[in-house]
Amino acid sequence: MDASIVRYGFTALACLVASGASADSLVTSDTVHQLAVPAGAVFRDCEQCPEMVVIPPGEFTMGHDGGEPGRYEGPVREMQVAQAFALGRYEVTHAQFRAFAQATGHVSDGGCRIWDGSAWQEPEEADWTDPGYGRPPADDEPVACVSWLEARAYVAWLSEQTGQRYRLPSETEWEYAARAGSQDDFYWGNDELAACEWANVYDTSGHAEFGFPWDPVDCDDGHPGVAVVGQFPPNAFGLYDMLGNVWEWVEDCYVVPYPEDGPRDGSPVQVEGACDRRSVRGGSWITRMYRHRLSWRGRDPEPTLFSFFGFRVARDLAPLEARP
Ligand SMILES: [Ca+2]
Ligand SMILES: [Ca+2]
Repeated sequence: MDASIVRYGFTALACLVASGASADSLVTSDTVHQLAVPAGAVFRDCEQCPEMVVIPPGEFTMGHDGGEPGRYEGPVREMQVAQAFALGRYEVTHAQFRAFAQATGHVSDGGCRIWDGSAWQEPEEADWTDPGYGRPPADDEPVACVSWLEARAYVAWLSEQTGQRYRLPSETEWEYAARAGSQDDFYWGNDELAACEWANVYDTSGHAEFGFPWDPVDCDDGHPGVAVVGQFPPNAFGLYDMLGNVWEWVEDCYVVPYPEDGPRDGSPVQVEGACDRRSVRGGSWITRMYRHRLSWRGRDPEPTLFSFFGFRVARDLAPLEARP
């Protein structure tokens, strides 16, 4: 975690410091609302709140004309992210989620899916407090074994705590932010073997320790299992672990192919009353390499708990009173 974030001395407002911090770059959250801050500026709304990065509006090409049978990543489409927004600099950490659970008395349903070395198990006691590592999770590791519903509960609580609108990113916002201007397969280019310099993926060290029944990428990223957030270089927007470490739930209902009449402005795909799965993005420490492709779309039912599923938060920048 970056210790350079500086608390600004005013009450209940965001502290903010631009990348390459200097005292001159401190601004108030009112300034954040006016978008008079550069893309890449970092802030947080409270001590236990996730650090947020300001993401500029823009246009990009989303999707990929291919994918697994039944997991088509297209059609390739021109998309717009109409509004600047803020996205978590890191995946939500164990300590951040614990603050929510302690404040609200949140209790998991348990039964998280974990690998016991030879098969998948769903022990009753496995949840975000015990995601199957054989040890307690570290404070700065991403929270794992959280469902889409729990991620939604966390952002609702964070919104109450801060008076800001925290939410999950839309799938369009997620891919736009993960690409950060790249049209390659990964934000470091198209070379799978470069993954170990950039992300915590399923590598040779993971294969040696866990032996999942699929091939690792042929390099060693130094992290057989989950890693503390921020151990690899950020992408061009200053976001860490967008690919790898833990999968990240997004807001959208999973519809494949992406619907012809789906939003083009960065809004999530919503299917009222009939959304059986939510999209999940970015791959993880157990995930085969091609599934880290920036366009790759995972999907699972809202209550699903996996030991390699987490999330990051998004936040609107417009003040509440100005929102439609
Ligand atoms: Ca790894
Ligand atoms: Ca991730």
